Amino acid sequence: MIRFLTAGESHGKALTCIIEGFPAGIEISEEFINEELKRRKLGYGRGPRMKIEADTVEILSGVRFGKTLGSPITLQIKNRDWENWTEKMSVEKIEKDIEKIEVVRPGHADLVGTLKYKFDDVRNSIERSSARETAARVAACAVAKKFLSYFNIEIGSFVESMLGVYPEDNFYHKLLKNEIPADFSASQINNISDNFELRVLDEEHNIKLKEIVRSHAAKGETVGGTFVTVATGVPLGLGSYMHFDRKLNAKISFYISSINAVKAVEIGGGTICSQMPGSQVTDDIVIENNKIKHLTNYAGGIEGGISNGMPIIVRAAMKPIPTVKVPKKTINIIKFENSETRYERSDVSAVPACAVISESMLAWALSEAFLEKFSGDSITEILKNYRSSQND
Ligand code: EPS
Repeated sequence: MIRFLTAGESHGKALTCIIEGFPAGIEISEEFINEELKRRKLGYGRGPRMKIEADTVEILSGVRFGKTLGSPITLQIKNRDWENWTEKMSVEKIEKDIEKIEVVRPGHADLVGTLKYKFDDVRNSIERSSARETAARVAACAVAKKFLSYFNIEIGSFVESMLGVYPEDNFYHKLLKNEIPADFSASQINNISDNFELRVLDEEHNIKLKEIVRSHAAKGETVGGTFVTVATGVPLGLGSYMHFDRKLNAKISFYISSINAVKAVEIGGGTICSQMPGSQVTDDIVIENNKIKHLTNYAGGIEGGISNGMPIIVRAAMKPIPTVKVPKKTINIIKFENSETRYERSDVSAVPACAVISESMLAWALSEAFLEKFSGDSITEILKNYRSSQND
């Protein structure tokens, strides 16, 4: 079993993570992880913090001469902004009076965290619940992505919509109808989306979404949106219908819905399927060139909780980041009185970044399911098991 743990506060010294359970022999480098981190940092609508941070990783353990050892891998991303927060985020007790935050921001973990942990300063909640933590996740899951690449499993993503504005020619619908080339791979998606500031798939849609973000930023608003994550090359047989917590769709939903501000996860056609009669969204199965094939992919590559060899399709929705400049009703939790919101530096939109984080979480979910089926101590052993199973 693989697992990982992240640590670190948003304005603390660093984010770290420990990853455990990957086999020995996977080629991994700081450069590879940094490429993933760079993708998370980009996108039109990000806050000023992203200009401060380098988001580069240091591998502290588990790798020797460029290959994993099978031992726990420790990764560290230093927070450059830390130098501006040494007093406010001091680990040691300090004499100086640091102003406490008393007003909670609705929609964040401010209220619940402050009450749950009996804090007298909302800052204590803000720090760990910040989406800054996802940088550590992306770093950890880069190892999962690299592992999957040995089996030609690729993961890509794109932003689909914002405020109900969808692309004219929606690639999500093409994926569901399986109107994609036979040799389609998920990296082809990123080859396009990574070039657009909003991580969409065409220029016109990029212009429209950019204008949505720009105009809402000017009004002190924020915007969420939907995004689609796709994995190709996933073999048939990952997951199981034998028990609820072994279902691949359940695993994927769990991981993706854990991303900050994600409020909905759909597998394949999801909501669309719920609005159509059964015969129209049940994927026909045929034999073509001596191979089993599904004609459409409304199931999103998963039937009965098990991958069926088709691309895995996940659509998810991110709510707008709740830190808005528009005043909202809230409370001063310390004085226990009504108040208006205070503004904490934030993003106007982080949907493009959220899609990248979703790729990471999907990579983790698939690696977990893959290693449950094809386990081994070294990548060589797993490759051997995998290849022999594919030739059956
Ligand atoms: C983020 C860093 C944070 C925020 C954002 C994500 O930096 P700061 O709080 O210093 O501006 O920009 O966090 C949130 C949107 C949030 O809700 O906490 C990052 O590295 O992604």
